[in-house]
Amino acid sequence: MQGKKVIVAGAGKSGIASVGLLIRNGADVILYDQNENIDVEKIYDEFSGKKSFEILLGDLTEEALKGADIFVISPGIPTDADFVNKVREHNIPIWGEIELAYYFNKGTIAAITGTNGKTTTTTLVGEIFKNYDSSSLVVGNIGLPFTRFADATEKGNLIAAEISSFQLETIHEFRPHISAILNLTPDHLNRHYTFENYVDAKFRITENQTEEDYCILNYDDEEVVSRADKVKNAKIVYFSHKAELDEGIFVRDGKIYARRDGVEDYILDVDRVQILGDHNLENVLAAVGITYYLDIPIDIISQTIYEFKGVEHRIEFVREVRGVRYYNDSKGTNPDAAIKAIKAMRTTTLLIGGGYDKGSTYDEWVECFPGKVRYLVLIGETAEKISKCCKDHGFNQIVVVEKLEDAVQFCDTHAKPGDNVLLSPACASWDMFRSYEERGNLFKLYVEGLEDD
Ligand code: UMA
Repeated sequence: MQGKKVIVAGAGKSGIASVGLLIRNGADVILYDQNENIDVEKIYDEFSGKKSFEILLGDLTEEALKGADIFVISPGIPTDADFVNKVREHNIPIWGEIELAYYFNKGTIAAITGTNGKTTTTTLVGEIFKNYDSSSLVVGNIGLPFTRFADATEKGNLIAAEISSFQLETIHEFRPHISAILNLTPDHLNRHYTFENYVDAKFRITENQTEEDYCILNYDDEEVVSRADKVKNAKIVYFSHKAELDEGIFVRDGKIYARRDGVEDYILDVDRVQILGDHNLENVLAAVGITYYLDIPIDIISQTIYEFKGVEHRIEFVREVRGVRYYNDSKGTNPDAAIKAIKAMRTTTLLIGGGYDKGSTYDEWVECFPGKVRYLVLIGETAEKISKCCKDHGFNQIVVVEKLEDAVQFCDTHAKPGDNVLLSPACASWDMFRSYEERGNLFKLYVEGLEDD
């Protein structure tokens, strides 16, 4: 990148990490963001105050584009944004942040995508990697930009990468040795417009894989299996908790096995796994597939899985207050994930939902309320749309409040001992919060503040 002029769009986590990588490698960088109110000094502070690159806010000028060699975009920027189209007209190559990281990467990548379970699976794979080789890394959509670490990787380093559909839209050569598609249900339709576009973005994770690479797919997910022909070169390895497979990872009599080239290995006992629910069993099977096909010793795989307690913001137990158990599922950012959280609840639940409108439909989510959800407490931009959907389905126990704190207060007042309170919004957080982490952390803060008398 020495001497190349590179514009990085988006001054969030990915953008800042990309600028750092590019500067370390001798590029001439402009950081661009549409938001004119960004605190420029605060950004420079992240680089110890060194103004070794330019920051441009507001409109993307012709002057900035002049002579640019590469335009790097952050995942949250739609690829059809007006300014991105302008870049295209100037024939400047557009790279996603993941592509930029890949350009510098020397490690072996296991890239994990799918609508739900990405973070849990990536974290678990990362733990297995760490117990095998301490120089391994966890990166990607999980909140750790790959560009922050890519140029420090060495041959043989294992990298567990959570990859979103947004990130896959702007890859060119990105080639993981192992890819995994966990499941597919409609999500981010406001960005991708159709389910098929979304699916196509997901399958791009396999686009540059060769016969030497593997693609781990969920045999129990019809949407995945029916599109397996989109995998062109990689060897497909299925996992299933329903069927015994001739080749792949499966469950028989409560035990997980891996069968590869006709040889069967026992991996672990399902009842010793601590993370609950069928969806988590699928995440475990995927993690087994990824690590087994990387030839990681089975005892490391099984021991790590036995010890794994799950991830923050994903059906995370927060606290019990006067016999009411509070769970934080802020990562339940789409109806499918939120359905899984409701299914995992073993008792009547006061549910806090609503948020940023990603163009989702909520019917299937609402259909699992009867008998489970005592109240739905709604916040955010989608409150009205969800209320209407609930009424259409005959569910009327709805309360709309303005703030998350009010929702927690309502639940505190109305929950009975033995109930659960679950924050599982089925929506993204971006209407009221910076991220699902911020939403989940605030929820935990409010719950911690409740009086237990
Ligand atoms: N911006 C523009 N124009 C736009 C959109 C954004 O200028 O049209 C600017 C914003 O003003 C802001 C910056 O871009 O300053 C934000 O960029 P970003 O949205 O890409 O945010 P990052 O902080 O870089 O975080 C991104 C991912 N965010 C999204 O995909 C929306 C993070 O995933 C990821 O953890 C991080 O990179 C590190 O790789 C979050 C996410 O919600 C967790 N992902 C979605 C999901 O999981 O469902 C896909």
